[in-house]
Amino acid sequence: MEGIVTKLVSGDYTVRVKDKEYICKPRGVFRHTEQDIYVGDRVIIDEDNIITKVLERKNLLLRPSVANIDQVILVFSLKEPDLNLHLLDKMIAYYEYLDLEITIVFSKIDLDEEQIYLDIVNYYKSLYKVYFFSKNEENDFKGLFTDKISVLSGQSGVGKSTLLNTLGFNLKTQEISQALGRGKHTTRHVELYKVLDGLVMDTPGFGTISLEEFNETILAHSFKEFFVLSRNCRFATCLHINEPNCAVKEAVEKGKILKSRYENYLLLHEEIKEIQKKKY
Ligand SMILES: Nc1nc2c(ncn2[C@@H]2O[C@H](COP(=O)(O)OP(=O)(O)O)[C@@H](O)[C@H]2O)c(=O)[nH]1
Ligand SMILES: [Mg+2]
Ligand SMILES: [Zn+2]
Repeated sequence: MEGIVTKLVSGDYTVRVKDKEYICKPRGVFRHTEQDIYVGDRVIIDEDNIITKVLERKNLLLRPSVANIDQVILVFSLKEPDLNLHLLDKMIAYYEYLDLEITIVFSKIDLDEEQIYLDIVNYYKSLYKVYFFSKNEENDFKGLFTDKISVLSGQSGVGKSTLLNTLGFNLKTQEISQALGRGKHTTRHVELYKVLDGLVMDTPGFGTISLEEFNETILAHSFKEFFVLSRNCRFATCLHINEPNCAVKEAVEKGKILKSRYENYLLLHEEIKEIQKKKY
């Protein structure tokens, strides 16, 4: 039978096959070859609950380790904390680089009564799948998790635990003051939970974003609407900084590209140059 490893606790692998769970052990060969099996791995198990084979994984994220992630759900609150567009653009670039599907959930929409973020939200809607969350309202998450392994990513305090709790979890939520301060990160085991019609990692707040592996070209390619326009730039290698006849800069001037997004691109460009400099 083929299933997905959803939990690993002291040598016991929980393997989910359709809607059934089996507690399994890896076949001896895995221990000898030190081939690791991770949560998220697709595996073959036999009738004795032995994992006999690990199928090829399409990706592996570390700290915490999860394999075969289909989607990263970026949770960003509009208020408390204020919408952090720099972090959003940075995370988008990072996960684009990892070639993961990105979905954005804007949370705490009840706190933006004046809808001051409407234009910004609409801009991101033109790029990615966007959902909304408000803890005291009915939320439409149709399709958000369908047949995918998802991880939630986003700053502390944006409402990740609250969101999962409305879907049947029982995670501790933080007082906002505490959430915004020095959050203590309790490490737990990694587990994939069935949520609606998909699997979601229970450890919200996925790792730290590091641009160590980036270079200027990777960054330019990670801003996908820039990349589309770049074929109209005069230079094929245009990085949209100071080059003449740059289609991206023209689009910014015409208001077709969100100004903050371009500014964040410039900031990240500088950040990457600094990292590169330190390397030599
Ligand atoms: N007004 C409002 N507050 C929310 C919403 N979602 C979460 N909160 C509050 O924000 C705080 C942090 O939420 P939590 O789920 O712990 O955030 P996490 O750190 O991302 O898991 C808690 O006090 C929640 O009650 C929301 O949609 N609207
Ligand atoms: Mg939380
Ligand atoms: Zn350009």
